[in-house]
Amino acid sequence: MDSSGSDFSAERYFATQPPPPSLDEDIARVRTFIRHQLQAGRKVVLVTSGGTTVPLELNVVRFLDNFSAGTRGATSAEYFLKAGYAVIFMHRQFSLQPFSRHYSHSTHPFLDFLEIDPSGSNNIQITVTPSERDQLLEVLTAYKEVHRLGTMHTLNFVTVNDYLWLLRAVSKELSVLGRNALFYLAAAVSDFFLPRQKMSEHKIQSGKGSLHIEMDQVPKILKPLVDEWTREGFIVSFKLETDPALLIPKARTALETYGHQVVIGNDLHRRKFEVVFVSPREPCSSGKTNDAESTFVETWIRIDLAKDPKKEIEEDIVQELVNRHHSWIQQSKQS
Ligand code: 9Z3
Repeated sequence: MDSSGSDFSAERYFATQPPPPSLDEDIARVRTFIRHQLQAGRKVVLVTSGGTTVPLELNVVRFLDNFSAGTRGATSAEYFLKAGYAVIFMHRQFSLQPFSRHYSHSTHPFLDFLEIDPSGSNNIQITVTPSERDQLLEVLTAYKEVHRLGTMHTLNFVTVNDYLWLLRAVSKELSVLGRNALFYLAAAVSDFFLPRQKMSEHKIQSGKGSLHIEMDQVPKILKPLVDEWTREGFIVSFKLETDPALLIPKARTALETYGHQVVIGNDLHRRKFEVVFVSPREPCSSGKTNDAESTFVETWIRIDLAKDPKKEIEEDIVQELVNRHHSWIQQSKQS
């Protein structure tokens, strides 16, 4: 695979691309958080969220980006917290976050529903528009409880390089939890990158006609994640497609290649109301076969937004995963 010179194995990637400067500090905090959750007997989920960038210059002016607002990750994190999990929320800097996502500056800016009540000149009060009170109270109560319990830890990435280094280090830390660790890999990760050694130091200059950039393939990080970094964790990856016909075949290929537990397939335009869980069929129910149809099971989750516009599909996704993760933990106790 490396012979073409354009594909990086994970090993070669980490040997040649530098870690983000804050990695050691970030991981020391993650370690403390995990120790605390271990003592409290909580399961921990790593939620990755948002898109990674690929810088084109060392002094970066231009970069490629991957689509993701961070809605899937931030919303799911809230439901995991509600289900009693501790959450490591590893997200693209400035993408949506649990709780504050309800008051995104572009869709629901909170300044719009705060009012100044000048009842006394020395005693100005800020009040909340009555129609917003109930929801704010609910969000704020859940948020304060998470702070009180210390059940969420937040980490930032920007580039695909930050993401890969963090994912490797966090997953190694999570391995102390054995089967109690869940990986929910919803971040939209670049498939291609520009190695540091090939980047121009300064801003690429225009005026020489069209720009040609040859990018290398980002290593398939799920392979070492499953085989080396965290052998017992329950691993869920997402597959994003724009051609619905590719969703299930690509999800099956990912499971065949990496050997993890679940791929959640989502079509870009239908992702808010429909996803498909693809997972290996339990050996006892199918017998031995090489037929992909019977080697994998598909479970669709759909919600009806016309009937219930406030419903979030992440609630059902997380419920299904909590059940599956529970069975996964029970299986190991029986064997
Ligand atoms: C997803 O498929 C996420 O569900 C979305 C969420 C990015 C669609 P939003 O943040 O969107 O709610 O706006 N994430 C995984 C995308 C990805 O890069 N998957 C890789 C692939 O498809 C595999 S790891 O090849």
